[in-house]
Order: sequence, then structure tokens, then C-alpha cells
Amino acid sequence: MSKPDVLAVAKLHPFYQKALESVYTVHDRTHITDPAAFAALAPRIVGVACTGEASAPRSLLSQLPNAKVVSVFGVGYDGVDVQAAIEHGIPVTHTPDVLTDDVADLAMGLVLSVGRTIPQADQFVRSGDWPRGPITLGRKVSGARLGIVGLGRIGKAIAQRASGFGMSITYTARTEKPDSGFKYFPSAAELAANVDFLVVITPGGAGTKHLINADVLQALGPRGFLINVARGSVVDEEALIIALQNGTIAGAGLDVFANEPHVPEALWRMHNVVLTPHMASATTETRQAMADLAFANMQAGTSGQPLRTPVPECAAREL
Ligand code: NAP
Ligand code: 8YV
Repeated sequence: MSKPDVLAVAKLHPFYQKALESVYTVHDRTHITDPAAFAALAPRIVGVACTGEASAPRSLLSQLPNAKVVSVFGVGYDGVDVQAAIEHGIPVTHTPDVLTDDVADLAMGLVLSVGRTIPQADQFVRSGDWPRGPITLGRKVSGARLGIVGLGRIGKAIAQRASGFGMSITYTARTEKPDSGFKYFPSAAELAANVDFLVVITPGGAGTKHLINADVLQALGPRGFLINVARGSVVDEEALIIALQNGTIAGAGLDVFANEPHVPEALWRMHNVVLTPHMASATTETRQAMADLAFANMQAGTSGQPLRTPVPECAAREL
């Protein structure tokens, strides 16, 4: 008997790809690579496999009359048109919680890296500069003020880690969290004006586009560092480059970018930034857990079983 067909809308992680191939025929980006073949294939597609960065727009979802689920390998699903999916009766799932620790770990890694100039110091030793002079002094992290933009699952895990460094923690979010015990600021600019490190960990999409703009960077100031582990779209990248060039802020640690995998060359040349390739959840353990959960959601969706982790918009309704 032939396997049911699913469409991968982006290159999938091998763990997810392998799991899917054990049950399904996986069509790898056929809608892009062979649109003519896709027209014939589309009615057979029962599930859509996505990554956190991938795009599943209305124009694609409307071509899939028999799709029963969009399973995202990632917690962020800003690339999926969830409203269109709901209208077409296709629930969307994601992989919350299983990656929270890793993303919080990398956020703290970037805080330490930019504050203590760890990658620059590594380069200083490797390039043979050590005998010629001392390294520039860094910025003390323990006891510093850390502001979190987005106190959700990952934001709270970052706060927990930062508490271990004796940092004083404040935050902004759409809603105040009185139980957190941390001081709330109603806007990113007000938060930025009161911290040394500003860590961004919101979802992407229209609701947060350029939440971190020139005004927020101005408020962060010449001794402040920006860390972005959320989505490239949340930060106005052009404004950030200007702020870094002009010394409006002290530096930045960036895991995500506006046009991945392309990073503006202006950033490559800067000595006050640390750049990582959207790797906050990239450990063997976590990628396996994400693949297991994304696969479980795909199987549940295509066999009419209850979904493990639907996105909040779909959890609230029967599709
Ligand atoms: P979550 O639990 O849903 O938390 C999101 C937080 O962002 C919430 O506190 C929410 O506020 C806040 N928020 C949403 N819109 C906002 C706005 N306009 N202004 C201020 N705050 C806003 O999600 P999570 O599991 O922590 O994940 C957060 C995001 O991290 C993901 O969506 C993804 O984009 C990103 N991420 C990146 C990587 C990576 O590899 N770099 C890995 C995983 C996740 P309320 O609580 O008030 O609703
Ligand atoms: C992944 C992510 O890098 O979970 C997310 O939202 O951005 C990351 O965990 C991504 O989904 C894998 O492609």
C-alpha cells in the first residue's frame, strides 16, 4: 500500500525528515521546485511539514483541500498564515517547551559573549595578538540589569538563569505578570532605558515587527547591549546597524536576522557584535525532542487523533 503524502515546505531537519519518511511519502518543496507536478499532487497532500522560519502562505494552503494538519518543527510559527489555515479547516501545531532550556541557554551565552567579549578574546589569542598588549576590558555581567522583552516560556527561563548571575530583572510583555515578582515596564523603550542588557524573546510576525526601533536603541544607550534570540523581524535591522556604527548602543548579540541566511556585511565587520546562525535550539537532544513532537503532531493530525500541541489559536477551536 502506498504511503500518504505530506509536503515539506522547507528543508527539514534530518531527524524530522527521517521520522516522516517512515510513514509518509515526503515531497520536498515540490510546490517550489516543480509547480506543474505540484498541481497534480496537491489534492493528495494530507499534511504540511514546516520549520519555524518557513513560509506557509494562504496561496499554498488554499491549494490543499485534503490537508489535515500543518506541523511546525519549532515554537515560532509566524511564517504560517494561521488565519488562512483555520479558514481552510487545517489546524496548526508547533513544538513549545521542549526547546525552552536551549534557547534560554543561548541567550545567556550571548549576554556573556558580548559583555565579556569571549569570541573577540578567542580571536585575540588565535591571531597572536596577546604578546603585543592587553585585551580591552569587558562589561561585568554579574549584578548587571537585564531587561526581557517577552516574558513567556523562554523569557521566564532566561530570567531564572539571569537570577543565578545576581542580575536585576525587569521586563515588558503585552500583559503584566504580577506573579513573576519582576518589575514591569509598559513599553520596550521604557524597559530599555532602565537596563544594561536588553534580551528580545517575543514571537515574530506583524504584531512585533520593528518593536525594537531607533527610539528603543536610543533609550538603551551607549553602555547598553541588545540580544535578539526572537526573530529578525522584531528588530529594525537598519536602525540597529546605524546604532552600532554610531555608538548609540555598546554592542549586540544576534541569533536571528531579517533575511536569513543572509546577514548584512556591515555586521560581519563590527567588533562589538557576536553573530550566531539561528542556532538557539540546535543541540542534538533538543532537535530530537522537537522532531519527536512535530512527528507526533503530524501523525495525530493525519489520523484524526487529538493534537499534542496545537498553536493557541487552534487549541481554542474545533477544526
Ligand atoms: P511564548 O511563551 O508565547 O512567549 C511570548 C512572549 O512574548 C509573551 O510573554 C508575550 O506577551 C510576548 N509578546 C508577544 N507579543 C508582544 C508584543 N507585541 N510586545 C511585547 N511582548 C510581546 O513563546 P516562547 O515559547 O517563549 O517563544 C518565544 C519566541 O521565541 C518564539 O515565538 C520564536 O519566535 C522565538 N524562538 C527563537 C528561537 C531561535 O532559534 N532563535 C528558538 C525558539 C523560539 P504576553 O505574555 O503578554 O502574551
Ligand atoms: C528553530 C525556532 O531554529 O522554535 C523556533 O521558533 O526558530 C527554532 O527552534 C527552527 O524552528 C528550526 O528550523
